[in-house]
This record gives sequence, structure tokens and C-alpha cells, in this order.
Amino acid sequence: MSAFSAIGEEREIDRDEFTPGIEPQPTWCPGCGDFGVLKALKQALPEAGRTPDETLLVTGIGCSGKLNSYFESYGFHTIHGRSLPVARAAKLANPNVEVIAAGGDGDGYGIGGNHFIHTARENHDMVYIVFNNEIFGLTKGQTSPTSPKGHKSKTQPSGSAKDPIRPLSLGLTAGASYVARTAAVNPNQAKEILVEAIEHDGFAHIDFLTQCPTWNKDARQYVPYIDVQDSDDYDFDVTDRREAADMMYETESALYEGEVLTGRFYVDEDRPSYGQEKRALGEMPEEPVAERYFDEDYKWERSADLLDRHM
Ligand SMILES: Cc1ncc(C[n+]2csc(CCOP(=O)(O)OP(=O)(O)O)c2C)c(N)n1
Ligand code: SF4
Ligand SMILES: [Mg+2]
Repeated sequence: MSAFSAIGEEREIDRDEFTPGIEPQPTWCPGCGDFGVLKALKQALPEAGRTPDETLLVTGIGCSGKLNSYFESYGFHTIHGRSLPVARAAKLANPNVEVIAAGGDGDGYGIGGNHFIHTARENHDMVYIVFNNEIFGLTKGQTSPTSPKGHKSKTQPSGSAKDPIRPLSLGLTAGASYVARTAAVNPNQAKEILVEAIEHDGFAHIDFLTQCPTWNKDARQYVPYIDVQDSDDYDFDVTDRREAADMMYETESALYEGEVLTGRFYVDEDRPSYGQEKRALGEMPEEPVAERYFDEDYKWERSADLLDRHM
């Protein structure tokens, strides 16, 4: 895949530029859905015209959080549930950077749930990928906010008594201006949705279904998916909040009944991002605050070159 850099100079971009070259192969288990996110992201960024040195990937803690180690760009592997506050600060300081935040369902819908609500409410301009494997993967299979009711695990040996969270509905209600669901088993759609989310000016929430064959063999993400945009069975307007809300509710219920509906659910291209609102109020300078601290002599180096220099 090649494209032209959208922010910096015009040049060809190859997706291999997003492969670090110094890390060992990913330590994810064979068959893990997280590989699908990594692949789709490496394909989407060049297609959207972004280079590694124009991109910041902020991750939380979990198997999902390891994404940062296998991806070449600026990176920040922060603490559990805190990818969004770091990501929004970075975006406000430097609006020219393409900011992507990522983490698990436990990370984003559990411990970081409040950050999710308010980052969506304020419509911060970034992509937020939630790896939804319906489980705490890294800590070996505890029940998460998206585990189905009745799900048995070490923490809920008699079966969970809780209804799962409805992530798409939550994103919409909180104020996200782009809400989609895709799946690791659907790499083409995942790449297309990521490109749209990157190009979207506002908070783009992607609930990314990622199977965990090690700790959650029952998860529904294995079953064939339906793309709601491609199917004749679904007809709704992604720009209409009420129609989107109804479709999301149906989608979230269907997931636990064995039907995986994916696609775009809500798109609002008109709503200004938080940064735009603040600049319009005169509360933020037009020039990036981060520029005040730029080192004129600094040159982007690939992590492999950096390592060579420090060995
Ligand atoms: C404050 C805090 N609490 C708990 C943990 C332990 N912990 C690490 S990862 C994790 C769950 C990860 O689940 P999820 O976010 O769904 O990511 P996954 O591993 O499934 O990708 C937990 C509870 C932690 N690192 N920090
Ligand atoms: S434990 Fe599950 S989520 Fe973690 S790497 Fe293995 S398959 Fe993937
Ligand atoms: Mg998880």
C-alpha cells in the first residue's frame, strides 16, 4: 500500500514503515484477534496518508496494550484505563499529530470507563480502538464489562450475574461523533473503518471484536459476521441519532445470541472537535503549544536506528 503523507511532505508511504524491526515477533497467542488489529492499522495509516513520525499510538494495559510494542510510531504505553487522558493531552498540545488510543474492554469500558464517557462527550479528535474480547485476557480470563450474563470465570465461578455493557450505545449517548464495530475476522472492513476513523475530525470510537482463543473460547466473535451496510436486512441512516441508537441496541443484543453485526453505526461530520471549540473561544492558540518545545535539531529516527546508536 502506498499513499501520500497528509501532514508532512508529499511522499510514498509503505505499510512496512509501521513495523519496528527491533522487537521480537508479537507474543500474542496463536489465533489471537489482536493480530488483526495490528494488521489493519498498518494498512489503514498509509492509506489515510499518515507516516510513523506523524502518528502517536497510546495504549493501556492488557494483551491489547502490547500493540504499541509491535508498531512503529511515536508511542506511549500508559497505565490501565488511562490511554484516553494521555491521548487527549497529546492531541491538544499538538493537533498536527494523528492520535490513536487503544486498549481492551476491561481497560476502556471498566477501569477507564469514565475517561471514555468524557472524551466522547468532548469530542476529542482521535481514533479510539477498543479490543473487545469479552474477557480480561492478560490476567488470564476474568469476567470483563462485556462478558455475557452467566459467563463463568475464576472471578464469577457460578456465572456472571451482570448484564454486559452496551459499548456502541454508550459511545453514542456520551457524544462520540463516529461509532463503528468491526472484527478481527473481517480484515478488509476493519481497514476501511480505520481509514474513515482516522480521516474523521472528532472522537471516532471503534468497538473491535477480537477473539481470545486462550481464555474465551465461547466468544461469539468466531461466528460469521454481517456487515450492516452490505446487508439488505438493515436499512438505517447513520447520521440519524435515533435510527443509529435503535440499530446499536439490536446489534448489541444480537451479539450474545450468536449474530455478529458490524459496520458504521453513527457518523456526525458536522460537530466541531474539542480543539476546534476551544480555538473558536480563543482559549487555545492557533499554533500548536507543543511547537514551543520543539527541538529544531531533532530528527525522527526509526526505533531500530535508535537502538543501534545506544548499544
Ligand atoms: C490499576 C490496575 N488494576 C489492575 C491491573 C491488572 N490488569 C492488567 S491487565 C488487566 C485486564 C486486561 O483486560 P482488558 O483490558 O480487557 O485487555 P486484554 O488483556 O483482554 O486485551 C488487569 C485487570 C493493572 N495493571 N492496573
Ligand atoms: S490471552 Fe487471549 S487476548 Fe491475550 S494474547 Fe492470548 S489469545 Fe490474545
Ligand atoms: Mg479484554
